Amino acid sequence: MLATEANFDGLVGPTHNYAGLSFGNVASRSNEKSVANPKAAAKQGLRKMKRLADLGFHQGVLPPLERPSIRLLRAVGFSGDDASVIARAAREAPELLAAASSASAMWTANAATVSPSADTNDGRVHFTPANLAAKLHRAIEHGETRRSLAAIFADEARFRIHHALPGTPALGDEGAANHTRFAREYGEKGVEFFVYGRSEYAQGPQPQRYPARQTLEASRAVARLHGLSDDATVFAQQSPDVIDAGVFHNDVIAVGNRTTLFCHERAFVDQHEVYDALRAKLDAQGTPFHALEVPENEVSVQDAVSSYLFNSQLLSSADGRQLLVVPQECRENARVAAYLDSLAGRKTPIDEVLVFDLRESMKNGGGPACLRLRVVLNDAERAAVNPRVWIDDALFTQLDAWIDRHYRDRLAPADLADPKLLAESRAALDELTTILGLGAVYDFQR
Ligand code: SUG
Repeated sequence: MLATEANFDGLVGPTHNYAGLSFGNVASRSNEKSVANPKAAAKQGLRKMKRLADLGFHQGVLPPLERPSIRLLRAVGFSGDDASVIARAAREAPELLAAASSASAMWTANAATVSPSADTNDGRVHFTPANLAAKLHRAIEHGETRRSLAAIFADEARFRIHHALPGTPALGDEGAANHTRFAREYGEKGVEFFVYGRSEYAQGPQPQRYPARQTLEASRAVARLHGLSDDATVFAQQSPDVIDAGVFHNDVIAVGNRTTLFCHERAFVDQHEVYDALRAKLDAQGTPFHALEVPENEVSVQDAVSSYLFNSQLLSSADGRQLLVVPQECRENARVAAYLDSLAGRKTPIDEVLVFDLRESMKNGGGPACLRLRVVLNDAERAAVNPRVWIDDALFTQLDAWIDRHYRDRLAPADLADPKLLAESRAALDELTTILGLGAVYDFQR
């Protein structure tokens, strides 16, 4: 059965703002308290989805979560009607209101880790929503994310949606942002590559300045839940130095697709042993492996962090070409632009580069790869997905008009205290569940 990779991008929510919530994520901290444009953010993301759908890729959309999260604010002791909860939180704990209001679920690379049916022992596609335990504003996502995934991948004979791992430092899990799969063809058994920042119980180097969000123990737990065999997994540690330079997820320094790993030379601890391990396991399956490594003297780690060169999507088109989808910040950094230009004259697995304006998301540290969750699906599985979430001309037009109707074009930190934002956001999401045929997935609809 023919399998292809589908990408499910997160639709940016109406509360998109810059609250500086992510210590260790350089862009989030440096844009703290600047004024956001939720309407532009949502449209930038939607245009990426549309263009990739137009190019023939399977492109789906995942809904935003309900924000502000009144559930979180009540859980930390604010009471009264919803407007009073927001007013009291704004007065007494604005940082908690900011956490409750983040539109961070748009970065669906952190929604879950996904293993295709060709890799799992029960032949189902497995999803483990990420507990995102490292940051409060993200740790509140997984329950709602699981509900959305269950509304879209509802067929339990084909899809298995696990619960998130316990949300504790030993099991910090950030989802697909630290996971890559290699395979000759999408539908064949592959090798799943799990990258962690630290181990809770084993000895090993640790970053000194910024937190490592993903643990080895979490990665191993996800592989076990998904029923992946030892010959089909490789676990590798991210360099602690690059975490300290702002690489808070592996997808800020590496991206893989099929037989290609595109990464910086300083991405991993014992980098050449990592390549050898991948090559050996892929070789046993008859699959070639190509590491396209970018040296520090062409693109520094700092350039990689500011341009998000590696937070790109590496996509195989139907005619067998490989496309690299990069943010426009890559064209604005002279060294990164020169590197990309040089690809045309070299023999590499990258055939074409596509550039997108994702400025609003980038200012929070979210590039093209953060915005998408990859799900490899065979024909039967694709047919079992809720059909309303696939982007085509009609859905694009509907969502674009929906954004125009509901989104503000300016959201400053002080606006999070505005109780009207809750009403606007709920009205938008209520209508969205009808557009996407999701049923009552939000708390306020139940
Ligand atoms: O978790 N930023 C997100 C960005 C996630 C990017 N995802 C991947 N690399 N896959 C984070 O740090 C910032 C929100 C704020 O500061 O308002 C934020 O949550």
